[in-house]
Amino acid sequence: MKKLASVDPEAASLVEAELSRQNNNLELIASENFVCEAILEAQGSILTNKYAEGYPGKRYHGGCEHIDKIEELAIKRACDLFGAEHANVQPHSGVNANLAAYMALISPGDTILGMLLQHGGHLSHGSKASITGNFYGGVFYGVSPDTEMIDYDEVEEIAKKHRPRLIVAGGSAYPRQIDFARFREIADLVGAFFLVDMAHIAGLIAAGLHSSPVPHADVVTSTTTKTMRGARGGFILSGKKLASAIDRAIFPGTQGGPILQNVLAKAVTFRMAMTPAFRKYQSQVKINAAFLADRLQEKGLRIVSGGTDNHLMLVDLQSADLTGQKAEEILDSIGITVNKNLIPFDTRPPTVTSGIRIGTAAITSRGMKEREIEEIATIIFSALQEGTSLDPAPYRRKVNDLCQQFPLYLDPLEFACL
Ligand code: DSN
Repeated sequence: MKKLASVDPEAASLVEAELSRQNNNLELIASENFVCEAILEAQGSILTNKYAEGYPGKRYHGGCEHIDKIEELAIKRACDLFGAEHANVQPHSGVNANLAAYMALISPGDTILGMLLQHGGHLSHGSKASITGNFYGGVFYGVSPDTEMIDYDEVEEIAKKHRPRLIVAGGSAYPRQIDFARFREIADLVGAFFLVDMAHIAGLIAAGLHSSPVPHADVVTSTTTKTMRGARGGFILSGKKLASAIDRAIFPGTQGGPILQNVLAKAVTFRMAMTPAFRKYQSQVKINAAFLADRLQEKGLRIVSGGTDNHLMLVDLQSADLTGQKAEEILDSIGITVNKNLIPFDTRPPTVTSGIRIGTAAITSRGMKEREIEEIATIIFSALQEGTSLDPAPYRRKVNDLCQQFPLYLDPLEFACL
């Protein structure tokens, strides 16, 4: 940051402040993670200087001989890692990946069947608040009120009623395994395409800790952030038959030139995800999530669906007489970062909510295991119990102690590069 500090001290001091926040807070937002220095170097590299509209061997700009090799490397590694025939590594984000996939598969006005946002889905799965719900007609399935898990028979009924052209599985706040084979059966029954947005669980899938959607879905979209612990950006997997439609839908369909430093960082992300260290990390992410859900439940907080099969959980705060908004503020005041989140059948608006979403990917990257999770569960529970009358100082000290035991971006920086 030396150069930035001399050119723009104001900007540099804001980055320093954010670094300090990341170092001194416990990051429990389920979609966040910490990347290693190799990814930071790739994303901060001179590749930012290059334009390369098009694809390897078919560019609209000259001088792409090295860029082509970088993009080919990222494509090959994505295909090898997930066992896919084709990969597009240019999407700027998960939403861009979804939008392009829809453009490749269906036409404006067609119906998409996705998971309700309030039950764990994502805005880009046909919500009216997103372009996807305006270009396409969104209809939705949710979770069962009894189990708070997807009721596949109900999904089938809804699919038969609405005859969607596309069924989408995956989401941002669903803590359970998803049965991709059953979704495929339903899609076939109504003649729909089947798309899986695996952004949240891609790391677990890469490590073999969640079943893979690749054998079942026509198209799989994802990000390389979240559990993948890598580059900012998205990617799309498909069979060979859809390859050119997907590629055209990204460029020139919905994007211009790829962000090449991100493409490079995606290649590095995929390589790191092939290592035994990455599988060990993913396994600990899952252990930590299950352990945290159990501890919070033992103490008396209700966990939606009774637990988790992946990296995240939803805490229902109704019995604690707190809103998600208030809980987020209380935890923020002691250095624990979570996000308020709707829970299934929530009666509060999305800006208030009755729940919080907690994920373990980022604290596991710091090296935290069950011993630390036990302490974190106690801190969260006690702080929420004290509620608005809480004195943050003693809690803040405990959080600082934990953070100092597991520093970020200090030598030796080995936590995520192994
Ligand atoms: N939907 C955002 C989240 O899960 O936090 C990003 O995908």
